[in-house]
Order: sequence, then C-alpha cells, then structure tokens
Amino acid sequence: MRPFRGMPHRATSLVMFIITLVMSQNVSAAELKFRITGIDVNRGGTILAGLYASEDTYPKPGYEVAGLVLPVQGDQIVASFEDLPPGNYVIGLLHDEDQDLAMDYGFLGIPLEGYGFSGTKNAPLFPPQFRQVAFDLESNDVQTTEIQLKYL
Ligand SMILES: [Ca+2]
Repeated sequence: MRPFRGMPHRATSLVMFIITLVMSQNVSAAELKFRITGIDVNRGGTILAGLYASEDTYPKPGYEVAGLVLPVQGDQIVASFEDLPPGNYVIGLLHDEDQDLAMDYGFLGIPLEGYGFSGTKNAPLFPPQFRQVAFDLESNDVQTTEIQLKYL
C-alpha cells in the first residue's frame, strides 16, 4: 500500500490500522434478540439480562459483557443485545423482584426469584454448562431466541 503523501510510512500504517479497526467493527456487528416469556407480572420489580461471552466468567455477577434492566410490564418482553463482535454468548436472566441487583436465595440455597438461561427450555436448578447453551454468533448474524423464566 502506498503511504499517504507527506506522511511517514509508520504514521500511514497506524492510520490504516485504525480505519481497518473501525470498519471491521461495523462490518462484524451481530445482534442477539431474545423474547422473555412466562414472566409473573404480579411480582413486579425488574428483569436483569446479562450477556456472558466466556466460560471463565459465566455466570458470575459483574462479569457480563453487556447488561439490560427491563421493567416488568407484561408477561413477555422482547429485547436485544446489539453491535456484538462474533463469539459465543449466553444470556442469563434474573427477575429481580426487590431490585437489589442480586438473586435472593432461601433455605438450602433455593432461588427465591425467577431466572432463566438462553438455550434451555426449562431452566435447571443450577446454571447449565456454558458450552451446552452458548450461541455461536458470526459476523452480521441476527439470532433470535426465547427464554422462559422459571420460578421455584
Ligand atoms: Ca433480588
């Protein structure tokens, strides 16, 4: 590639690198849409949707690569995570009734609030393995999934 006129070659390389970086981010942006079903409206509060991109950080609170706080207004919510780089993703949901941004547990560690994971029809008591439920999202992919909340 020819350097821009009047610019040292190294500076030109840096400019081209930045342009390539910006372009590749636009080109590779993917989207993960999800429909939350089975919401118990009477419990009020909000639904926290956390997006995890790595087996090492899933499902630890605070390690989400993106997160949404969704007000509970009906028994279904449609939302999406946009502008995602290609990768593997899992969505974790928590119906945070008391809005303390955390799951509340009862006797023997039983979850007291509704929860769900992408890739599962009937959320198990413990979070499923990342690899079992992860989405493989490629460049420009738009994927849609349904996650049913579970209340114990
Ligand atoms: Ca809570």
